[in-house]
Amino acid sequence: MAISGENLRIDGDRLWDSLMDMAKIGPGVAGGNNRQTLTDEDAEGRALFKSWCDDAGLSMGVDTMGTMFMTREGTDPDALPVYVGSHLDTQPTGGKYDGVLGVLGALEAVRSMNDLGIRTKHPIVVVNWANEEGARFAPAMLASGVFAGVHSQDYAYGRKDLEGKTYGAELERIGWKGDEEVGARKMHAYYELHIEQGPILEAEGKDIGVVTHCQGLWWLEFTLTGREAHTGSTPMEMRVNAGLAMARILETVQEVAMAALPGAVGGVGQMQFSPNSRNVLPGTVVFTVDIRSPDQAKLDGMRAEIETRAAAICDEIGVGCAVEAVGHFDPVTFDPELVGNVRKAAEELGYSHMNLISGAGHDACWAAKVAPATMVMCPCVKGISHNEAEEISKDWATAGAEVLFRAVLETAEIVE
Ligand code: HGY
Ligand code: MN
Ligand code: MN
Repeated sequence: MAISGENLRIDGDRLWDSLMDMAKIGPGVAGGNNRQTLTDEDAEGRALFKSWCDDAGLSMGVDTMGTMFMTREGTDPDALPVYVGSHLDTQPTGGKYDGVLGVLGALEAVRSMNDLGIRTKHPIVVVNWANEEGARFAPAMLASGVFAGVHSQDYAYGRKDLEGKTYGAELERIGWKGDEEVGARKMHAYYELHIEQGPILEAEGKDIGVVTHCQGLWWLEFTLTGREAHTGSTPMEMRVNAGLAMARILETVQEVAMAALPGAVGGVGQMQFSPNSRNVLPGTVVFTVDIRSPDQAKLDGMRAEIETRAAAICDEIGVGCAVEAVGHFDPVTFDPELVGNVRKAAEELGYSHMNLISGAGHDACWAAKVAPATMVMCPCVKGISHNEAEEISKDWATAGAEVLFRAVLETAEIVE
């Protein structure tokens, strides 16, 4: 059903206040957040979010991966819900808006429906997906991946952080292991509002990103085995230097990604040396290569070239080389009808907009495997994200939430 009417607006001040209140939980050291998944800070953020949902009259369901589903009833008990959400967990040095804008923007849409006395045919379910970031427990989008049938729950429960703690044990510890079977819920559609986490929208002067696709990803975990040795007394020709092999593989990742431009990225964000002592050559080096592209063939070609060249580098140095894919999703095409709803909402509201391919991965990528799904994006300052300096404006947040609100209503169908 077509919707119109100037009154279909959200309360940007209320949304901004909620963002700032959530940002107080798990503060970082430089103005951002460290609210990593299944930590006490995550539990505190979940409790605050639940209290707001209680105030908005939503009923809560939690599945056995810890994902929170907050329901606003529709008029048709047989109609599948429209799901709208993102994630409240952050990177260790994360920003205040990555994920959080999507969860609280969805809550603001519901709050505005309440204010305006809007009834919808389809129920609305606001979602806080557990462990989207994959910073503490790889891979990213773990809970939505189990929901979409990509990972087993046993695999997910066994994922370990750097201290050897498992997802399953930490979920129990913080008291957020629900009783719903993961993936039992069926979605009519899924929308996600997110900051762009890149520089395009701001550079182009656009308020809204109409997200048509998301680039695909490989996370390749390399385990290199050298020989621990004294950094002072071991002659150069006697060294089996896993650190040297890692350095050459990192350079290779850079070369392969640059050669695959446009539409390719590659880098490494995490590595561990063992024994990680200043005067011991590492016996073991473990690091994860993150490569991405919207083009399937290019993505898989980069993986193949990096693995082949890494093996040759390790052979030359005499270092053992093992590789495990610890994260992956193919490039995603979002649902054209939902994408059209986002574009139409932006036009109705008078917001400038452009088509966008998401550089970052999102829970919407897995939701798209089980339901029609799409995303709405707003700019972020200088494209900075996964950095405590991440910043957006209240106007950008309001515009994004307003477009989300109208697109969701288009799909959920207002009942007069
Ligand atoms: O890795 C990503 O793209 C997302 O931030 N989890
Ligand atoms: Mn995110
Ligand atoms: Mn993120």
